Amino acid sequence: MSASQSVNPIDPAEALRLRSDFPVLRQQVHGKPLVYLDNAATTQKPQVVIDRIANYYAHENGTVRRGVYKLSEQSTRDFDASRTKVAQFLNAASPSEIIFTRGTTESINLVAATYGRKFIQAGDHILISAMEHHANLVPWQQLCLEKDAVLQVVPITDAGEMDMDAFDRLLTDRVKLVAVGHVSNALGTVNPIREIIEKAHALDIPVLVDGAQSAPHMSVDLQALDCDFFTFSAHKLYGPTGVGILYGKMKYLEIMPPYQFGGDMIHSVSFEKTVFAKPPAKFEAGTPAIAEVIALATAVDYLSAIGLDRIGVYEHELLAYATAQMLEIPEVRLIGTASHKAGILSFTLKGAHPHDIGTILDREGIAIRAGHHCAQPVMERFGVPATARASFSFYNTREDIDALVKAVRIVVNLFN
Ligand code: C6P
Repeated sequence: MSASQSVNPIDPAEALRLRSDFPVLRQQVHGKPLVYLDNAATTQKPQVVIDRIANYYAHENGTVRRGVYKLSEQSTRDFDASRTKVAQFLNAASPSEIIFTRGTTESINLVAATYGRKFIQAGDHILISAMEHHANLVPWQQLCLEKDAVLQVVPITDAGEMDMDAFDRLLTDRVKLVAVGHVSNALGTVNPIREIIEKAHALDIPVLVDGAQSAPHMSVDLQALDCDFFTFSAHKLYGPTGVGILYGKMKYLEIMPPYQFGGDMIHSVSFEKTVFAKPPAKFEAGTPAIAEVIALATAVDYLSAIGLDRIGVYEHELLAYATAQMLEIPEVRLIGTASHKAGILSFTLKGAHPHDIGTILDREGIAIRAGHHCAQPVMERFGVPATARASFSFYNTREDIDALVKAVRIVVNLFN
């Protein structure tokens, strides 16, 4: 039975009902109803998440892990409960393996600055793919420069899939870390990370998975995947900005040095010596984004109630519908035609720069992203300076896609 047959699908009425949970979507832009199709950049926030933040500041605000008074103790409990919630959401073995950061970017930088600085030596290889977001490229590139190590890059095919023969060739015993995206933000490709992890582990190589574009759109089971590090950003998962997740297997977190030094990450301090706290506190120096971490738990509850499998199937249906419509326009070139894709549609139009597409679509009330999507090597691979990108959520409908396609036809007529 396929995934789409085994889940109770989200139907158009439910999608509309879910959409009504998002106040920002109830507005007109340039006199047209807002069609929000930039969900890969950031998702909108349901009322429950907005209320959670407002309620926290109105009634509950108190620092965490420092106070002995009621507000602080309750905040600390809610903060810790959020960690447990995220651990359950990802099926991590323990909440202590969940570290709160500022976002995916900081999570990956943390691993590069701690694990990387300690364990990568001159001549070692770090293996990434050619479709990585800059956040999963530049930290490794800079580490390699610092350590005289070698950044190896798995090429991608014309369809935008990882070349797995090349991966097999590049995966030698000189590789000390594999860092790959689960889903490409520029192409929509879902990478075969289970296979990647199994092959890397056969050589005892740890694997970091950038889950920024997967965690909000498909269910992730970290114990089944068995990756060593996993990251995502709350703001792409219907939660607040300023919070990210770094999951790390305890065996690595224990041997990694701290990322930053200061309050809360210590066990004891004297002028001569500091004993660091155990993970996760070891990696969480300073006062965290308390309200945002607590509201992330609300976002996780909201998503879990809908069901990540149902979300994945629904967004995939939207992608298939959009792809078929766009292919009927001869001037459209799709960038990223992998056989396994998430709800991201990157395209160019003959005669029109992607920024012009974005600007004209905005006049029609449609929000998409135009640019290199922080994945410049992907643009180079496909010989384009930029793409226009529509990315879907469960609150989008076929009508949103009809509006997109109609607006794209306006652009085609203007420029051809
Ligand atoms: N992609 C996009 O429009 P931050 O900014 O730290 O929350 O996430 C960084 C990041 C890392 N990896 C992937 C695969 C991503 O897609 C992103 C963010 C946004 O595609 C902004 S460039």
